[in-house]
Amino acid sequence: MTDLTRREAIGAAAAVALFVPGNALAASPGLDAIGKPRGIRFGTCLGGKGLRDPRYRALVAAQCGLIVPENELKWQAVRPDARSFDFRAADALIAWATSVGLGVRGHTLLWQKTERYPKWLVEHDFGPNPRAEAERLLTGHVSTVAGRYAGVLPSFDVVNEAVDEKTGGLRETVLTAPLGAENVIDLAFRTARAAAPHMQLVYNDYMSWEPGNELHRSGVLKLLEALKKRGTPVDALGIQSHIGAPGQGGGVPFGARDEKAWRHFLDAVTGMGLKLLVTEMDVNDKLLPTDIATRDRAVADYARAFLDSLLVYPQLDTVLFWGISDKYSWLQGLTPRPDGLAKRCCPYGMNYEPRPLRTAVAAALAAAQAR
Ligand code: 9MR
Repeated sequence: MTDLTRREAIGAAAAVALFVPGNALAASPGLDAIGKPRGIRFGTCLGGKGLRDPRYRALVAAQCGLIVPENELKWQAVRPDARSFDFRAADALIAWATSVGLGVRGHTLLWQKTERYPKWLVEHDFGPNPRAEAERLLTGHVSTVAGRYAGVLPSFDVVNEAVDEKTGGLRETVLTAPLGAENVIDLAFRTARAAAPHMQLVYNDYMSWEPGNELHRSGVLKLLEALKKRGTPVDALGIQSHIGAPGQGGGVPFGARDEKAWRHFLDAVTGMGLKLLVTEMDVNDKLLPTDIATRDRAVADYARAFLDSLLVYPQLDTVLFWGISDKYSWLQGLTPRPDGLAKRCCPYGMNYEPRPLRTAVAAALAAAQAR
């Protein structure tokens, strides 16, 4: 990835300006520049495909102030086995971001779902003292990764998705079996703090404002309250913000929301002294009609309402989308729309053209009070 130099990025930016229909860079100032005077950073996740695509890189550099590696810091990526670490993919992303003046945050030190653990960990022989071995593996991982990026990544999703939305309880995994679920989460946060004392430590999850999220929200509140009570060092809640078509429950129409319960949840979280981040926003338009104008309008209006509901909190200073353009969005690979058309879920389209969603995000950022 040595070719990803500042000069190249600037060249690629010029190429986007020349070739993108609707001229993405002409939509200036960029979203981060709009947020900045209000104390809000705007960004996106970035993965290998986006990094290898000069037009995508240019769009990220023009619109964002911050990126987060989409997969490159997960156990799956950095832990080929129980003994070794491989940081090449993460470092390539960080090197490029740094070369064009973008900040980077980390995701994630522990994705607390068995199906997201590497195969070797699920099959690991924990030996005669499983508790000690589980603790050794977990703390070894967290201290190595957080320690390596201390001073480089100012904020990290320490634990991701530990609450089971179907029960509100904590998920069980091969690590929680010997250690207990609460201990696993505590250990992850405490080890991260010891390895990187100045890093913002985030609990990240996908509870949202749609009906059907009640148990998930109350489970997350319970977890955060317990962490605070035990003095576990957690600084912020990452609100993933995969909104739109319900991922899990089904049967909830697009746009359905419970604003009162949502406010109650956010008040409770901020009342604990925690900061808020929007960490992975996109709008799943799976349930919307084929007509493009109708779809884009509904997506933009829904996103605006959601962002407004969050930006009233001065504790929120970061808005990240999970993809700046639809091109490499994870949603394209998820359950397809009934008409088989591509999803229109990100601020920019397949051909890097700005969408009404982009206008809505810009307006929400512009309307926010300075923090
Ligand atoms: O977008 C990510 C996709 O490329 C990966 O295959 C997947 C599994 O690692 O993770 C996706 O990102 C997820 C994020 O890490 C956590 N919140 C949900 C995101 C979408 O599934």
